[in-house]
Amino acid sequence: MVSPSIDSGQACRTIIAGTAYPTGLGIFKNFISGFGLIQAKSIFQENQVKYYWRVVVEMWNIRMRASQNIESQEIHISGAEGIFEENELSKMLGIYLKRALNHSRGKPDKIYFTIENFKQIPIKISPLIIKNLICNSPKEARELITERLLNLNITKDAILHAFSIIDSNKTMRGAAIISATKVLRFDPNIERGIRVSRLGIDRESDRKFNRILKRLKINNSRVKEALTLASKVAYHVDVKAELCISDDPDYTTGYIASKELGYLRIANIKNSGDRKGGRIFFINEGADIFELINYLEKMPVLVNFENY
Ligand code: PML
Repeated sequence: MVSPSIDSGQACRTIIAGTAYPTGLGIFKNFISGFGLIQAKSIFQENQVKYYWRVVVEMWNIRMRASQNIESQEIHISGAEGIFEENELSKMLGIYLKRALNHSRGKPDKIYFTIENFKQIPIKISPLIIKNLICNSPKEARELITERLLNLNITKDAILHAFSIIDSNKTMRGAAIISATKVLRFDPNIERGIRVSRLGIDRESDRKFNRILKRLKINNSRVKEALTLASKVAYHVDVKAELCISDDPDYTTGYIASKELGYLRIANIKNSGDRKGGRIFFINEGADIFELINYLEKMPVLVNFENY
């Protein structure tokens, strides 16, 4: 048996993504101590078993949702979330509160905050590669989206289904999950959709992420959060692609994303002033919907930019 050692970041990421534990060590996998979470991890490397021990700082998930009551209906105004260390909580609560109170969709009359401590170690994943597409009009953007999605074997019917959900007058809080081949929708509550949750940026790589976005002249929280979400969604084996059009009337850049496409930002995806928008996930035939929804809503995921 090899003695415990501190691993390199790369090896650790591989393990967190799901390498097996040797029998007998399982009980030491994660446990809570006065320091936070302690992980004992192992990998098989060149026929050797290596053991890794590390202290993981306790993490918190903040979720914010703001709404307005119009004619006895709760209308979605804005939402945001992230994974943070305890010492960042009050700063982030202030930032989210400010955002909720100053959204172009209107003034909320209810703001909900959920602040949750994790007992589960987040999976660490790599982000999608960012690309930009210049489109001059929403019509051109939709043609381009259609072409790219058809190339991923998403059918024309499924693409038109996605646009019809976006174009409907109801703004969902969450995303719609639809078939990539047929006109079928799977999320159980279509008024609400699925809210992708428990996701954030790995603090170890946050500075690098900021540098990359600064170079691309898109260093703002909206892009950061959208890329983080798109990376979590695309990581699931049964998600073929995502289409996102902001429901913010002032924001006219959207994206399509997938493992193959990366994060493809599309300018002029809608006209300024248009309040319609939404997120659509195209999924494979035969996907386990219950498992997929559980992953999207409940599984903590951190995006790490070290290898970007
Ligand atoms: C939203 O937050 O309203 C969705 C924004 C999607 C596009 C973000 C970007 O500019 O890359």
